[in-house]
Amino acid sequence: MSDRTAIGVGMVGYAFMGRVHSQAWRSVGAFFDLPLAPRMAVLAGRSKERTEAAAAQLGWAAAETDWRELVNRDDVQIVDICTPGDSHAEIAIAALAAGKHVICEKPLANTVAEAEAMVRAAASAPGKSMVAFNYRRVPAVALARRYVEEGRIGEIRHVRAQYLQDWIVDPEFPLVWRLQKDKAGAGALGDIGSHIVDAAEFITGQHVVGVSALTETFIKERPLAAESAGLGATGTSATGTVTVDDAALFIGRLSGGALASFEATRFAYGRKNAMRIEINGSLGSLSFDFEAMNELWFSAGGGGFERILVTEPEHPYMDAWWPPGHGLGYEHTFTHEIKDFLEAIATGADPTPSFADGLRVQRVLAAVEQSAADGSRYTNVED
Ligand code: SOE
Repeated sequence: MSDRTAIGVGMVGYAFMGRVHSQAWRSVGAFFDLPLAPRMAVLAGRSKERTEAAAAQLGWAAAETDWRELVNRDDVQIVDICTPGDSHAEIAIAALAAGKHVICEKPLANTVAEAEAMVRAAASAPGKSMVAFNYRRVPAVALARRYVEEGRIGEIRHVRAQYLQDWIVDPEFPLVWRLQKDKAGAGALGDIGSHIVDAAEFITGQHVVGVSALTETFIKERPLAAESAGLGATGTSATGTVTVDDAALFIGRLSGGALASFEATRFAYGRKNAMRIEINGSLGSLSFDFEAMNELWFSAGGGGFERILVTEPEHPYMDAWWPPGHGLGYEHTFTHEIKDFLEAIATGADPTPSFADGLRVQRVLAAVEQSAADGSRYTNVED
């Protein structure tokens, strides 16, 4: 490994996303030869006791109970935002104003206005910024993009994207923050629909320019949450109202002329994290399902699909890992994201997906909500 310059990281939030980001910060330097060596300087959370315990468990050197302190610390050059969407804009804008680099969990914000403010802050700040759409860094998804860029499936005609989970099918599952509009911004649409919009745009290199949508909230009242961790929770006997969508279905047009369909739901029994995308072009097709994330399916036209086991050293990111056939998991997508972010900081390149990319996704989500609310046949995505 080369000589590296240390760079201090401060992370806000330590639940599911904070844990997986911690794993990435801990391991990235052991697998990728990087110009920068991240130092896990400080973790921020609201409860002193819990934050200190999480910092000790996850490998952070110190703990803060106020993210403002973290953002202004001299030993922090990168701020990693792993909180619910309601605090993304405030933390990111403060961190950028303090001259830090910022990586922010998806979706970028809870509203288009917040996302616009983040883009403005990023444009005038010296620090680099990136929105953490981690599925771009699945080797098979990056390989799909490479195939499209190489023209192997020709002109793109269809995108068929789904993100299916089942963790809230039970009506007794509590009202966690992901089911509250003031905290999460949107439901399945923002949480997982945003991922498939980003994946579709990333693989095809095209943008969603208009949509027609349906959304639904199947379970309107749920027990209030007593405790929650990751995607698990315990409830109380009191109930509250679900203020977000449970599922969102929409069709759309892409800027290059392709027709797309998107389905995001947490009510698909048996589907745990089925982030799927299929693309049909004039010469062939590509198909991916995160539940078999080491595989990409390719049809070169004519016959059916052939399976590509995406574990060869020439596949994206794979030369850093295990011998062929020894696959990767969910956490590696975050390691790849952090690796790309550190390389961009070191070289002065603009990391992707940028806050502007995150804003574009936010505008698609807003157009979906608008179309679903007013029943319009076709809603343009704002430029
Ligand atoms: C919950 O739906 C969730 O954890 C999302 O918030 C993540 O973005 C996704 O990667 C897995 O599912």
